[in-house]
Amino acid sequence: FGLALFLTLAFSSRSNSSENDMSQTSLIPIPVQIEDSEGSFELTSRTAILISENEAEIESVANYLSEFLKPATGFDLPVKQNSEENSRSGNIILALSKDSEFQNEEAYILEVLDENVHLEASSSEGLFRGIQTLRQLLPAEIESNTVQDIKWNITSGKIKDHPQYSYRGAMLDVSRHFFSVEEVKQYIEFLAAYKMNKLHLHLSDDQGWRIEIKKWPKLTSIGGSKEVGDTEGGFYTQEDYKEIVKYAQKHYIIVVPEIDMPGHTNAALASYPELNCDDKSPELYTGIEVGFSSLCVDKELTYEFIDDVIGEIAAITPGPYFHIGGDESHATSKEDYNYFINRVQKIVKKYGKKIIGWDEIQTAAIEEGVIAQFWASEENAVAAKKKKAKILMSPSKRAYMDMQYDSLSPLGLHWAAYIEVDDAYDWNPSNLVPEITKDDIVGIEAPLWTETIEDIEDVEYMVFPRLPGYAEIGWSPDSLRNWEEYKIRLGKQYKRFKIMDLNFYESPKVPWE
Ligand code: TNX
Repeated sequence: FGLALFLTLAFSSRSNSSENDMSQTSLIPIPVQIEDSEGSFELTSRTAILISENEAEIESVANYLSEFLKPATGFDLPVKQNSEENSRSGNIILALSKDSEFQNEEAYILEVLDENVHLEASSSEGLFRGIQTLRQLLPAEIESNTVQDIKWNITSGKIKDHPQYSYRGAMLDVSRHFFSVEEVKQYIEFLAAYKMNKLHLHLSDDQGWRIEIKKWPKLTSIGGSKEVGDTEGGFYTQEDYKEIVKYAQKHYIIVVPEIDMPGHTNAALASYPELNCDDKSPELYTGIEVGFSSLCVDKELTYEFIDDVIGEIAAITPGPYFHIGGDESHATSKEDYNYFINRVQKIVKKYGKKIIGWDEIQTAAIEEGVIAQFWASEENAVAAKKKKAKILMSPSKRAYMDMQYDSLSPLGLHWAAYIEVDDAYDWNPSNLVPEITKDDIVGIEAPLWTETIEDIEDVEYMVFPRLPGYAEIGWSPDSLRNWEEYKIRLGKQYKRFKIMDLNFYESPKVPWE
């Protein structure tokens, strides 16, 4: 009955509205509010991007927009100060507002009129999110990197929008397989297109240590040399990492670095014998088993090592978080594990960062405000809440992008579940785990573990089309989310995905058109 009612409503609203209405465009994530109006705006070579404030940040957002529009339109749209003389018509106007109407920094209002496009927000971040909406309102050809000879029309209407959760992210495991700076930048662009705002980098694991630590150079020269499958690994110099952080910042995305400990540390243990309790290094590991390695909890050197690692990474990480891993420490006793996490917690605090850890960390004496990333154990999530931690939702049965879509998927694992596009979308973070409610949750993150994922084409296959759904779960109000309607909007991305040249999974669950 629910579905029948929904379909009736969908059809009746369709019959009163025209194909050309803004509310009929296939925006993902769906905005909080859309008001239709008659008409359309045409972007032409004479369009200018006008900014009212003389502020470096807005100017950089305006430049981003101009650069984004260039390849497909062939237009070199100038960024100018908004003055009487040039605010005639045909322009895109970006403005900051102190209005209390804006719920938070990412909120924006986008109004498309025949004469001009007005985008307003309380911060440059809000403007950036609004630009992603504008992007999706333009014809799919805007995603092309060669000049397309078409009319660049945008349907009139007004959108008021803001996110439901402040943390909307994805993880990339660069340890099991290494991904170049260019590939990470590509990943950042995927997240930004759907208004995600956190990039979690899993920088170390048994198979590889991927970030230069100046005081411990063998971590990368030895620990970074291989990857799963015994192929050549790689690592980011601190300069590379800064470049990634800067690129993320340009897309209003915060980088969350993770150094996984005390388990998942074979690469570090293989690099320095003295980090092992018996002073002997294990071999480098290039398989995909988990849970066999542990730092030596009893040695003081272990904490000096961690202090150096966290100190150096914190110094080049402007974002507020440091992820300490803490998962699957099956080679560490419970007692040692809790002692270890308690000590590491103090080190992270000393460097002024906020702790995130996989849900197991709740067994230690975690302090209020720590973020526990729920991936497997509901019991851990609930216990973390009782210790006043916040919960980041990454349920492996729903949100793991390394899971196969079905048993025929050529890539991925399936220990948690097969996750078809509807399974990935059709759940709600605030009613998944009994006792964990919206107020406990900071947001959602979709991890991509890379045991079977080797390059950016593989990444695209696992991420598309699930990622836009995770982005919508994090951004859009629950009341507007419905798989039957979402799948239609997703299906309408077909042409855009093709033009973006994405190696996406053409799921039979989605009516591609
Ligand atoms: C479990 S999820 C892990 C990872 C693996 C992943 C593969 C988690 C916190 N730990 O080490 O890569 O499964 O799906």
